[in-house]
Amino acid sequence: MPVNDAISLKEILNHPTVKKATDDINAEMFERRAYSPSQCEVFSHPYTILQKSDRYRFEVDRQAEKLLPDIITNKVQLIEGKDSVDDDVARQYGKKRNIGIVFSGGPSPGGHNVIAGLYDAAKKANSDSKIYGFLVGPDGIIENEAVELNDDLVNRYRNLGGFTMIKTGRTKIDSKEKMALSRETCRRLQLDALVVVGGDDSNTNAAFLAQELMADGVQILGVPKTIDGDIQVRDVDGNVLCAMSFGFHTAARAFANAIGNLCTDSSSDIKYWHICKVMGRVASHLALEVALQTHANMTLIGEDLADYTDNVRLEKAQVDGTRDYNAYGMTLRHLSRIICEAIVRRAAVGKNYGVIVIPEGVLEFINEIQVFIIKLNTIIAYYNKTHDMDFHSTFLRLEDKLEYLRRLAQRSRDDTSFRLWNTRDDDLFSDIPSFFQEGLLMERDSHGNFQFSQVETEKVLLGLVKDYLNILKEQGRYKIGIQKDYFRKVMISAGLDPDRYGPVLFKNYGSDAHLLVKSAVISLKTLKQALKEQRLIKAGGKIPAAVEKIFKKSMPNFKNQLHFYGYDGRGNDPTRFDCIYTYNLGLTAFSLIANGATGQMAAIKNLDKDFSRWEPIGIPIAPLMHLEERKGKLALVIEKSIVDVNSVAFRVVQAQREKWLAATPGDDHYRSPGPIRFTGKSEEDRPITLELNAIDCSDC
Ligand code: FBP
Repeated sequence: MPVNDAISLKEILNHPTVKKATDDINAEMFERRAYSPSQCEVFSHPYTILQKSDRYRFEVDRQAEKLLPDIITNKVQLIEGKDSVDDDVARQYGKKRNIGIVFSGGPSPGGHNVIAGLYDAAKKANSDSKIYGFLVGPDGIIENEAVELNDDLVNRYRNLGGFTMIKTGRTKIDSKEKMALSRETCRRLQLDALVVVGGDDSNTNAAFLAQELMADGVQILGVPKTIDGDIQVRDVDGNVLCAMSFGFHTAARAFANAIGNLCTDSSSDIKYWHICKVMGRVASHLALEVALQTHANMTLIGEDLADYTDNVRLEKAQVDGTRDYNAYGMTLRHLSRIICEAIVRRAAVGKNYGVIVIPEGVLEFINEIQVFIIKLNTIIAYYNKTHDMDFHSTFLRLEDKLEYLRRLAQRSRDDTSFRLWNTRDDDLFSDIPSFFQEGLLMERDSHGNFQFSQVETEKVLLGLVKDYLNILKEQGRYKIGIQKDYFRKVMISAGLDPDRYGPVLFKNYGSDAHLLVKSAVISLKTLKQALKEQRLIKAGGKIPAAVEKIFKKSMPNFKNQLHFYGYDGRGNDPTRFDCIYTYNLGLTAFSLIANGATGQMAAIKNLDKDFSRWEPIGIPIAPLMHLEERKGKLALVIEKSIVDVNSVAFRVVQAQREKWLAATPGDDHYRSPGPIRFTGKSEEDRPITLELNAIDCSDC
């Protein structure tokens, strides 16, 4: 409808349709905010108590024993619901408390529901209790920047994604000064307890805080957060206590939705290879789940590559009576060749398109790159320590950093005892593209982690893939297969005999498969030559247009699109699974607090089972620690869980590889999971990986 000049802009903006269209809140948000996640049965009682369990055992690290003496003997705590308890217990349970909560590390869908669960439980136990949200991560604790949460604020974010309510940050409370400032904040706010919602590093930090603040009577609890899915806890006997950190399901579903759509586009337009890097830092859990969700043509799993042995090399070494240590582990070049082989095989059946999923941390599992990462970590830490200056502020430009490395290589030539960086390292490093050098030299995060998300891994691999495909094209090994019927139709309508031209053009004309142009025919010039030799054209004659058309169709042009899925999925509104999981984690955290626990991580056991079997528990954090290299030094941290190549989920994906590659005539096997559906019955209720890994193989 044309806008009448007489209607003022004010009137337009006040029109109900315009108001609805420009409102910040949409219908889905209303629905989400109103949704009330189911609660585990134990929380339907007015009280919960803890039962220490001796059933679960851990292998305790000596250093953890030394540094965390007051919490190292903590046990798994089972939670039980109670309708009535002794007066003393009831008083303690319902006492007025001040509780702080902080988000630490990257956002992960469901965080707001941890707050909501904690808030609801604390207020239900005592409406005078105060819950403080520390702002912008652990900095909020150090600087005492906090907001007191109220109904309005909490209700605004129920079941919504992100950590928007109180934001997050990656600061680590890792010095005496920061610890003293944190203690001071706890004193000022008279905190009884602090809940740290974070990944492996933040839960590690929580354990150290628990030890430090025990004397002050401040309880510290952790909550397993990270889209990476790498906080998975088992005891020494293999009992699963925490199958998955929260946020993983949502991020994987969001990535899978986008990648599933690419599968649809790619198989419609049939001209692009989509190279999709997915987040997950080191572990490939997210990539594995995306593979199961989408059936993309190829999904690399870092942990699988690390296991790789080159059997051809091994056999050759055996024949030669030698040992070939280079036969173990994958190189970047080799990996690029495996990718090329898949591309070439699909092209041979006429599919010069597809979707490849690459985990963000794949480089961690490529031996040669891992060596660089470790060496450079050590060099940076060594520089910072010996010069009492920051490596990255001293060497601002890549050229300066490279010059420093060259000086180290020179030093190794002058002094053979100096082994940090030698001439070979320097030569190999000089061979890699500068954007990749820059990535490898980039500043580590506050926990000393290599920042995989900042490195354009997909570009590095793609560069090698393109180079090798060009070689294969020149060698006549990368061709697009032509359907025989199509060839015949084109030739007959041009008045040419397909059976005369076919054997000259194709190496497999007699077979029923897609027709592949002979390797020696790689240009119009070589085509002309072949036709002349078989007297199908005369000297000086032209290639028939129909033959030229078929030849051009057989010549591949590798076109690609690069994608990175990470921050988008991390910011998605949580799946119902994550909404329910996180709300119950918040309730669990309160139950642990109300029962006096500290140094424990709130968790839900049996996540892979029906909701009625979910069991809220507390997992002792200190016994999960082990020593790991960080910033060139050994540090106590919670061990990250990586993909187990013997797990059911991985083996299922491995078994489907050939099928999903679909290097055969006919359809692809893509699966389109669609967007996350909050309402309705069609949304899956837990990650596929979880479901598969929970299969009881004694039933198989
Ligand atoms: P957390 O481990 O803190 O949950 O963060 C996970 C993650 O999203 C990784 O997948 C990714 O490598 C990294 O954060 C990106 O970090 P940043 O947000 O600093 O770019």
